[in-house]
Amino acid sequence: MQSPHKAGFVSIIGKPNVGKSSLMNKLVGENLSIITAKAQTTRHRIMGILNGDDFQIVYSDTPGLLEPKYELQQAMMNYVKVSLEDADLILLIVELGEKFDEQHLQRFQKFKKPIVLLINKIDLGKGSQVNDKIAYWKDLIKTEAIIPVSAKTGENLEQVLTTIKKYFSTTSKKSLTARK
Ligand SMILES: Nc1nc2c(ncn2[C@@H]2O[C@H](COP(=O)(O)OP(=O)(O)OP(=O)(O)O)[C@@H](O)[C@H]2O)c(=O)[nH]1
Ligand SMILES: [Mg+2]
Repeated sequence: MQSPHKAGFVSIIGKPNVGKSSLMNKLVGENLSIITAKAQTTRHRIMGILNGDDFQIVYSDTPGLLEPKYELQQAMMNYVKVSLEDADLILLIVELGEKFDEQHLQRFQKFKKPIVLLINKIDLGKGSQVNDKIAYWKDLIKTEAIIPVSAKTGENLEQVLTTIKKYFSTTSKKSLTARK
C-alpha cells in the first residue's frame, strides 16, 4: 500500500504591499502571483506548490491583512482566514521599515500556528538597520525563526527553504496534513 503523501501547508501573511507575492514567486520559482507597486494587488488566495523528495510544501499567498472597510475587503479577509485555518506554519512577512502593530498581530495569532518571520526588502537597508530590526522583532513576537530576506535580490531565500523543510521534518509527521 502506498503511504500517503505529506504536504506541509505554509500561509504567507502580512500587511498590504510588503512583498508576499514576490516572495512566494521566488520560493516556488515561477511567476504565479501578480506583483505591483499598488497595495491590495492580491485579492484571492493563490497556491504555489514546491515538491520535495518525500513531501510537498504548499504555499498560500494571501491578500494583505487589513481592517475590512467594504465587501470586497471582507471577502479578501475571508481568504486569509481559510488560509490560516489550513496552515501548518505561518510565514509572516514584514517589510524593513515596518513597526510593530498589536492589532495586526492579533488577527493571526489567535489561530495559534507557529510563525517564521521574514523581514523583507533588506536590499533597501543601510548600516546596522537589518540587525537592529532582527533584535526589534525578536523582543516582540514569539517565532520559530527570524530571517532577513530580499525577494528582489533573492538574498537568504535558500535559508527560508531550509528552515521550512527542517521545521516540517522535525514536526511529528502526523500533525502535517495527509494527502493521498
Ligand atoms: N526593494 C524591494 N522591493 C520589493 C521586494 N519585494 C517586493 N518588492 C516590491 O514591493 C511591491 C509589492 O510587492 P508584492 O509582492 O505585490 O506585495 P504583496 O505583499 O503581495 O502586496 P498585496 O498583494 O497588494 O498585499 C512591488 O513593487 C515589489 O516589486 C524586495 O525585496 N525589495
Ligand atoms: Mg500580493
